[in-house]
Amino acid sequence: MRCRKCGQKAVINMRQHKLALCKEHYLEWIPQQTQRFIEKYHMFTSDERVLVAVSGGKDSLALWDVLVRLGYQADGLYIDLGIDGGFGYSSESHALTVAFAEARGLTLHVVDIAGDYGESIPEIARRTRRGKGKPCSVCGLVKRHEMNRIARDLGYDVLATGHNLDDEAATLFGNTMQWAGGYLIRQGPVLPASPGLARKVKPFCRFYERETAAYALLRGIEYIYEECPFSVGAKSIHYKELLNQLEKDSPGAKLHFYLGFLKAKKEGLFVETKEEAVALLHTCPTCGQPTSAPGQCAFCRLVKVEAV
Ligand code: Q46
Ligand code: ZN
Ligand code: ZN
Repeated sequence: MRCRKCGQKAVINMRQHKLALCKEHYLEWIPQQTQRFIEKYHMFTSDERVLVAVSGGKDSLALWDVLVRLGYQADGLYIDLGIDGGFGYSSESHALTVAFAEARGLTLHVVDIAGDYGESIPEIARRTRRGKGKPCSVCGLVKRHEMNRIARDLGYDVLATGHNLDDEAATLFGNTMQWAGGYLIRQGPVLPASPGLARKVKPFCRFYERETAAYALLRGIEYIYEECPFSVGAKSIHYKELLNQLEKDSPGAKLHFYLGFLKAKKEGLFVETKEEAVALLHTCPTCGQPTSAPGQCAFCRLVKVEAV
């Protein structure tokens, strides 16, 4: 297989794009495409400050690398969840993220959940008995809250996450299986800002996972290979396997599924209901973030932040 641009030996063949590229041209192609998606979906401009949520995994570190190369003002945010999993998942991903930032002279903000709130994510989940032995619902809630808090407190315009096409297609599949209208209407490359909540963007949402992995490897980015130990058995992993099966038989299936959804949404297939529009009308008296009911928000109740 030869590179479409220069005829050298290709390192990757993207059947869905009918495109094979050598290392040099692949490392150019990913940032070019990212820039195209940033503009196409009006994610942010070079005047805006971007906070990239980094987990130490390939997608988020590759995204941070690409945004910096494209000249954006992109700083990182690492949230230490305090998950061990027998191999020090959080400590290893923390160390790799710090090393990444230091080697490039980038600004990294770190939130240590156990240090700041007295309990790690698994400990909060155990105490509150949420999530049937899995801390994922607590984890998601805490991550969302802390990302917003840092973005707001430090004056960032936009929050960027490293979700790739495989993640987005699996989420879409799950939401469609349940016809979860409230989630479907909010899924997309950009979630606009709302009072108290920063704009959220996913600049890698059109890249397959193997494409972001290839970018990280070819760029020499050191990332944590292990997944979070609590992701084992997650529904999203099962959906990813199903979608991979589809993709194998018909290259481009995942991309069509996702892009078809975005198109249908744009054309008005989903309409926001009144309940969704007013869902976050109240303000938490403790942290100031929007919440669906009067009184403290779910985060402040969860971590038992004392009311002021
Ligand atoms: S939610 Fe669950 Fe993930 Fe949190 S506890 Fe691990 S698997 S990290 S995206
Ligand atoms: Zn080439
Ligand atoms: Zn609160």
